[in-house]
Amino acid sequence: MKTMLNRRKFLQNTSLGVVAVTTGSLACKTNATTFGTKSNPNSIKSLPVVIATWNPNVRATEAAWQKLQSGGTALDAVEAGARVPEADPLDTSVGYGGLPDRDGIVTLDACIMDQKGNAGSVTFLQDIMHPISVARLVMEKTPHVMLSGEGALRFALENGFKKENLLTESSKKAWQDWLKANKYEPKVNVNNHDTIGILAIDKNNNISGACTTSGMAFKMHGRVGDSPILGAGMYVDNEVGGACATGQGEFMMKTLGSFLIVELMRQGRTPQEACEEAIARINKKYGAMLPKGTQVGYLAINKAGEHGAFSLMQGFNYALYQSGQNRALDAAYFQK
Ligand code: SD4
Repeated sequence: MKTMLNRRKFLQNTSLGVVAVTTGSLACKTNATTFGTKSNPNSIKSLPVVIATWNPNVRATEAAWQKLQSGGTALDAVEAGARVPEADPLDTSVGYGGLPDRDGIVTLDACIMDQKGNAGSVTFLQDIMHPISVARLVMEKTPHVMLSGEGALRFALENGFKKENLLTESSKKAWQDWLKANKYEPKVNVNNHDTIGILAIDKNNNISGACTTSGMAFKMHGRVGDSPILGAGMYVDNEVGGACATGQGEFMMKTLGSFLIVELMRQGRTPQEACEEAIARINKKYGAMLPKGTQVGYLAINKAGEHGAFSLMQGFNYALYQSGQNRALDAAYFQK
């Protein structure tokens, strides 16, 4: 019903659709008449809901769901979920065990956002197991949104976090093996992933989101990706829904993909349509220059609990906890 209303409202309000028709743009006309109709085959309206990038993060959606069941807020839930891969030495894209940069140093990016639009973020943070919790503290204890590098570390230590070595033996070995060829090919693909973007809506119908990563493996020292950038790696708006991203961050940063998806949903797109449009935007602008194998994946939810998932190439998957069921699902993709 709400979707219908949104759709109708969009068609009524948009002068763009009318102008496009009168100036003869068939593409816009087609779009305008189809917005709000295409859903993800696994999407249902049901709350609460938790969704996270990548199948192994069923463990994260489980932790987030438990938090919601015990009365936690959506913010508590996404933080609890994000902490799971952060502490997992086998997840080589997040926190402890994350693959290092090309100098052998693990550097971490994270952000968090709540239903009031409060947000916190850390970039280029080292030696701290749970950057998502530092990001939450930046949000709750400072007048700022983002702390970076040395300053973020100092803030974490002042607030009781402990310095820990995050480079596991196997991540160190992977880096040493990479050094042998020393081929600088920063690319996120199906073999090199697991960054978590996680969104939740709680029983009070409030949405929050989190995103945390060690970034692209063997990146340049100092490189920061999309994951801590509000609107790129993750974005929520309690009036509309939320979105999060994984993959080669440069493309989400250049298109502000998560913000774009939320705004498209505001205008009447379903979460699935919004994810597909954000991927199409990357392909349209950068398709010709995308290195082969480049992956970008988006997830979105609206306030009814419906979701969307879409990626540039095959291989993106996600975890969805809804109606008491925790599921690992595959996303549809653009490149055939
Ligand atoms: C980045 N988006 O730093 C992250 C990488 C990622 O799964 O998603 N890896 O660009």
